[in-house]
Amino acid sequence: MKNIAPTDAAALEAVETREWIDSIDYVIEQGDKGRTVRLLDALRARARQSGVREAFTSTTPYINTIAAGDEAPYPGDREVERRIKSLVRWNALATVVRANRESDGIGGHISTYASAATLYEVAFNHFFRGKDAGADADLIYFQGHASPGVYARAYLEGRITETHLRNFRHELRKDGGLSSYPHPWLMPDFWEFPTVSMGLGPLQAIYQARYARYLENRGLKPVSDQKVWAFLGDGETDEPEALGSISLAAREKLDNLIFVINCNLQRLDGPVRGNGQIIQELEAVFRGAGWNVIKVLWGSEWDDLLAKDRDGLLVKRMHEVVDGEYQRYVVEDGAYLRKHFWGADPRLLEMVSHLSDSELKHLRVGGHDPIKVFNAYRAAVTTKGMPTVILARTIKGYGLGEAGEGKNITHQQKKLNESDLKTFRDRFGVPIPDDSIADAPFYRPDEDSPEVTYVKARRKALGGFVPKRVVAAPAIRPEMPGIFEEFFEGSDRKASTTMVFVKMLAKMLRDKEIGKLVVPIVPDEARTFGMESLFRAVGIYSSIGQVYEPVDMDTLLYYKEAKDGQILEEGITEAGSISSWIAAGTAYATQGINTIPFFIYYSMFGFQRIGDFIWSAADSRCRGFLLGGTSGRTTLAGEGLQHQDGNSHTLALSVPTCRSYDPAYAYELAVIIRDGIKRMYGDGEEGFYYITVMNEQYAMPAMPQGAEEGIIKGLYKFKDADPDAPASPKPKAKARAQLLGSGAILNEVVKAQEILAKYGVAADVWSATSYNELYRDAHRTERWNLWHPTEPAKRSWVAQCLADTPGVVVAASDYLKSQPDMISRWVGRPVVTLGTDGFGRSEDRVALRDFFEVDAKYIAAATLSAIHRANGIDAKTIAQAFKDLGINPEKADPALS
Ligand SMILES: Cc1ncc(C[n+]2csc(CCOP(=O)(O)OP(=O)(O)O)c2C)c(N)n1
Ligand SMILES: [Mg+2]
Repeated sequence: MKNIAPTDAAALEAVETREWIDSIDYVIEQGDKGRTVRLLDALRARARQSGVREAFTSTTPYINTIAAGDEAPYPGDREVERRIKSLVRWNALATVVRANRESDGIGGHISTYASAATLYEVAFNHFFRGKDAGADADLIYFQGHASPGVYARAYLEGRITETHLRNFRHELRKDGGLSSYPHPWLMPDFWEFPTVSMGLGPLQAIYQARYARYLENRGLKPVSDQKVWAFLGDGETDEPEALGSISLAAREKLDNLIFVINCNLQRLDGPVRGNGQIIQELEAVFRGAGWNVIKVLWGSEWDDLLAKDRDGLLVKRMHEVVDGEYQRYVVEDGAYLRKHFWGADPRLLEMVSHLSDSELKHLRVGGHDPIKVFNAYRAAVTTKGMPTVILARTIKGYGLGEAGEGKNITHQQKKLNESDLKTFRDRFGVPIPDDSIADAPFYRPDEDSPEVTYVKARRKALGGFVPKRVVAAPAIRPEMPGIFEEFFEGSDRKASTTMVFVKMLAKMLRDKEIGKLVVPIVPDEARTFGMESLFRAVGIYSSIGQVYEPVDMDTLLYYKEAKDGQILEEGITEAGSISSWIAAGTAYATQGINTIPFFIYYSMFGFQRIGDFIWSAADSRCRGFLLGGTSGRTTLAGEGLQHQDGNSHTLALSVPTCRSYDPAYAYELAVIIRDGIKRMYGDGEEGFYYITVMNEQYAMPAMPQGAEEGIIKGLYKFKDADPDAPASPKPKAKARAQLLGSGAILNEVVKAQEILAKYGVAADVWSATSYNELYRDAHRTERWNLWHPTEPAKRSWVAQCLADTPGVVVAASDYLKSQPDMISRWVGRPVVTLGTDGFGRSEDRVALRDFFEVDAKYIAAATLSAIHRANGIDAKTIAQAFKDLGINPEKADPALS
């Protein structure tokens, strides 16, 4: 007998399922979505009570988040917008193709923008608000590799010329060119945010949105409807920075933030998740973090099919296909799709039996459908209480056809032949005749054409062209009376430069003129730097104030959070903190507010951990101060190899707009910070400062007469050899030396001066506040001399200071020996350098300085050794000195031990 039971069970289940669906359909048709959700919740609760365990799911089905029935009609002229988009597509492609024909290997990308065109065009025509919108102007992080499309649109708008497009990636040409990617340093009137080091843009966008709220809550900016848009690639989300702070955005309820992820399922080498689904993965991550997730997967052509999918077969099929296969569908024809996608179930095949292969092939994905994209943006800009991420499915190299659409090579495709160009032209209906197509000519319709008229009108209505960078805040020329003077006088009370800085910061915060503009930023390290007094004084920023009573409420310096709090206490995230610092330090342009950020952190976790952010800060023309705390390889005792910093000044040198200083005394710090504020906020210098501060406490001397210029330039005489006769032209001593010291090591140099006097050596002491500035000045001067050979040669600052001095030159610092080495060429004789090359280790300060050979005795011994080689003292004296000082010539080299 035949067993028909299983079939019966399946049939029964199908009937049962249909009944349930009919029931829920009925509820949905009544139009109360809340009722539907409550009903489902009740069913789920009921099942759970009865022991049914659902599998955890953080994703929704593989369909559009916004149902077709909920869509608003498109507000624009679809036809003219399509033509505009086609022209932008063409000119973007032509820009790259022409550049690479002319200069092989010059680069550029076609396929990124080809996939993102609709995502941008809908925003350009209907959402992005320009600078004329004032406080409502949007801040937009464009995906760096899509820049040819952004240029092509600016061309259509008449903002850039054909010459510019022709000079894409030829920035040095006479008539001006276009930078490869968004670089405010190179195109300061155009780009606002550098994004092409992938991952940095999204993270900075989050903190930018948060900083906008900070400005509003502190009354520095009117409450506005400004949005921060970040466009990124799906491959880019593998960068830890890209997703690393998304929970902050949800926690802070940043409904002024919109991520648009261009999910073309491909990155440079191949699929982002060939064996999985990047969109579902991202949905889970963002939903889990508390974001509003809007998936835009399918174009309008799918609406009818999905409406017919009463049994959920199509949704199931959509859900089970992996990205590698979806990518395959892009390159295959309609027959392949019918067989491999629809052919999975006869009922699916039946669903599309009325469609030809060609129609099947042209069912668009969501990110290429303006209606779907418009509705996603519309939902995003009106969402309250949470940030939104739009996951838009697109096709990499859309329109390139055989030349690269959906292919793994598409990211690198830069050269198209005549037939490729024709295919693209035909696909988008670009009016370029056959006889000129091979040249890939740019095409811009007449000024009064419907296309140009339309884009201009739309941008006018939306507050002007984007992207656009303007410096909206005028200089402030602050006087800052009474802040810095006390530090010039010196004090016998021992203090560290960190304590001095905190005191200065507290005074700046109280200043009538700049107080409210100062933004202290700290990554969970305020107590390390003795900043806790500021908690109470100015409060820690919290968008919701303080909804609990802090545990230390009854103490003077309690942990005070406030909605108008001034300190950005970022928690343990140097990447987040630097992003806040960049938002604050560029606010003079982006928000038109001259905020002055001070970001203080463990110096080892600065340049070497977040160096790329600092580079992007420089590109962004950022202003402000970075304070490398607890710095100095031997000054920070105990903490060992991963904390003790001897490197950061060397790394800082590589950033062109960063001035770095290693001050020793309170007055040096005061001179540098005062000068910095005046330069940046008074004179409009678009650069920033890196200052190392240390935690060794010592008395702070008074500022020597006339030291200011040298402090700023990097070197000044701190103490003459003979304190009783500072200007004596004829030293009594038989041997002479110039000793250079910086930071806390300057004190060791002063002690060495005393030791040397006992051996008959008269040594002058110099404070080297910045080898990096000396090096730059020397090269600037040398370059001028090189290119002006017939004019009297100029002298660098370091030569002016040292070249005419007598004796050997010995320099000691808590950083790499390469720091003083950098100036040796201009001193007129070799410089003996002592520094802290090598790995730090856990020890006390005395032992560390002995180990690295940077304490007073080593400085004295090195000086004597150099004098001996210069025949200044005899062998007996040097042998005795080594013995007296306890120098072991056979000691292991600290550089690698
Ligand atoms: C930090 C960093 N690493 C690597 C690159 C080189 N790179 C440029 S584009 C690209 C692939 C981008 O893929 P995706 O983010 O998916 O963007 P799509 O072009 O597909 O839109 C890579 C690896 C880079 N620009 N930045
Ligand atoms: Mg991609």
